[in-house]
Amino acid sequence: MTNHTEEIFSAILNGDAAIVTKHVTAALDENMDPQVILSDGMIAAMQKVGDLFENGEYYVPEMLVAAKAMQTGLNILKPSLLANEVEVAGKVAIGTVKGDLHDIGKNLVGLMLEGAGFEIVDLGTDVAPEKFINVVKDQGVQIVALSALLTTTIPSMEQIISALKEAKLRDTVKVIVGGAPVTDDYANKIGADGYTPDASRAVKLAQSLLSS
Ligand code: B1M
Repeated sequence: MTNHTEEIFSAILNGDAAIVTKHVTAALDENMDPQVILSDGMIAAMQKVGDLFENGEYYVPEMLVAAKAMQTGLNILKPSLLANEVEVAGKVAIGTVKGDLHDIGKNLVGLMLEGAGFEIVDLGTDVAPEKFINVVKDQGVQIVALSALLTTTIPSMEQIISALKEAKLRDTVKVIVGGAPVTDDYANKIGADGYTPDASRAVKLAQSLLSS
């Protein structure tokens, strides 16, 4: 890790948005690759926050301030991650499933897809299955992208796929899934069209699904 990514990593652990702002800005000014800032500084820090929470060293308030510091950094990085002019590649409705409030991964997937030219309908967090069904019905989306971070909320992905089938919409849309507890096996089991472990691979998956 370089100096800036180390500082960003520590500042996210400490929930210090001002230091995150300072070092993300400086790293970009020095032409550091935004993907490196994101993966080595920011995503690595959130992983560590999760480990500390699991070990009982961090509690929900610490996770929350870390998430806010991460989001602050992500907002500064956003223009650099979206830098290329690209043609519209398709329309994606994205959301974190019902009962789940984690949105950083979902935002990142949305951002990467947007950067690759997809039009994004962001439904937010804690999204009920009916909302996904309505957006497919009313807004002509080609892909529904579902994110879940809790083992207790991933069953909602299967409910959404069943609801799409019941509404006779399943054949009109591709469904992609992701988030820490989701696996390839789980995605196959529930009849999703694809799973990826991270945001950049979500872009390749979306592109390949629409070209097939
Ligand atoms: Co929560 N939390 N949390 N939390 N939290 C986890 C997920 C946890 C693993 C921590 C731990 O124990 N190690 C654990 C879940 C355990 C489990 O279910 N197995 C946990 C828990 C238990 C909880 C609460 C239940 C705690 C409590 O209240 N007792 C509670 C639940 C609230 C709720 O949702 N109903 C809770 C609350 C919170 C906060 C609100 C405080 C905060 C979220 C703030 C926010 O999102 N705005 C929070 C945070 C920050 C975390 C950790 C520390 C970090 C999550 C994160 O943002 N990671 C997390 C620990 C961890 O992940 N190691 C944890 C960074 C982000 C970039 O990664 O979201 O994984 P991620 O996204 C990745 C990939 O997964 C993938 O791409 C992204 C990167 O490229 N991806 C997709 C994600 N979605 C995708 C969709 C795709 C494709 C790829 O296609 C559609």
